[in-house]
Amino acid sequence: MTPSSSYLDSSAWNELFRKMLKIRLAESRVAEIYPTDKIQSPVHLSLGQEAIAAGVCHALRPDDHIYGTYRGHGIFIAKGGDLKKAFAELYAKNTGCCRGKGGSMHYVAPEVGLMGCSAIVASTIPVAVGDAFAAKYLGLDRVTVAFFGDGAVGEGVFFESLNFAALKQVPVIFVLENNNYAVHSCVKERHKVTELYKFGEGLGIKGIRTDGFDVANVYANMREAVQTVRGGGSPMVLEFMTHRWAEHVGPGADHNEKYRDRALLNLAIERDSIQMAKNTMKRGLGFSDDDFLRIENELKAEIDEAVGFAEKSPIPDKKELYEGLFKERI
Ligand SMILES: Cc1ncc(C[n+]2csc(CCOP(=O)(O)OP(=O)(O)O)c2C)c(N)n1
Ligand SMILES: [Mg+2]
Repeated sequence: MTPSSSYLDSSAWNELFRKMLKIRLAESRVAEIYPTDKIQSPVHLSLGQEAIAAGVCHALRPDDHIYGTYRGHGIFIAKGGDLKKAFAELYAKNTGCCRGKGGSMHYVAPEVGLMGCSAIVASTIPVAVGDAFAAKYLGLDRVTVAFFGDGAVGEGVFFESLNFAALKQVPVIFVLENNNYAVHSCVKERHKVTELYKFGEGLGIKGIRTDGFDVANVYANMREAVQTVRGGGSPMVLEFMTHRWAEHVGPGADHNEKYRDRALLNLAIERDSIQMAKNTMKRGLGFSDDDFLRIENELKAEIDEAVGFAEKSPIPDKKELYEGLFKERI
């Protein structure tokens, strides 16, 4: 059963919409800049998947922790990370969120609860479970979220993490962004059972599969999960169905490369989260085209400022090379 989203008022819609549009516009800017080679790392864009980051993070408190993958721009923005630090990190500048050492795939913003992202598929899932275990052990009532893709479900460590989370009943929510592809291979070529949300069932972990395009639906399901998990409930798996608009890595399109059909992109665009939010906000809440234009202009100005900051920031000094490492082991 889909929980009701009717309690979303005008200000909540405004915030969800801004989050999604900020991700869309920031990543579109990344795509524009990328061919200039100013960006020093590969970029995995989450264009088309914005509603998941926005809806999930909107249901969290600032002190709740999240972990992500190399496709982490969206969750960085949605959890409230500083856009200047995000762009500076792409430019490998020392003002970046990893002081220029991590690039696009390793965003962090511990000040707002984004504790880590990693390029190794599934690797942040056990870390998120350990983090949730620590919260329980310390008597804190925060919730931890592990974001990951359908590809991560094929990794052994996903099952180990489910087992440990179930055994210790830790306050973790597994947020599975199912865009149906791990690079070029689709779920049904990788799994006997394609209902990925069921993989924790044997351990007593409740899972649901639901629409990942409708931000109100994402938020409503996440809100309910947070209420269940916070303060001692059983862990949960939320599988959100979505579609990646861009190629796996890079700013280009790839629906002409045979592994997936252009018709799928057309269907996804018909269910564009941002357009659907606009329709709802216009119909039910009195937002006008002028309101949307004003929001867009404000966000674009913020992005301009962040890009300017990244361009002007210095590259890390050579002496910083060994800082932040386990020096005693080098
Ligand atoms: C342990 C590991 N195996 C393989 C890779 C190569 N790899 C990078 S991304 C990726 C696909 C992951 O797909 P998914 O989890 O569905 O996330 P999406 O890219 O769709 O967001 C793979 C196999 C890797 N980075 N790490
Ligand atoms: Mg995937």
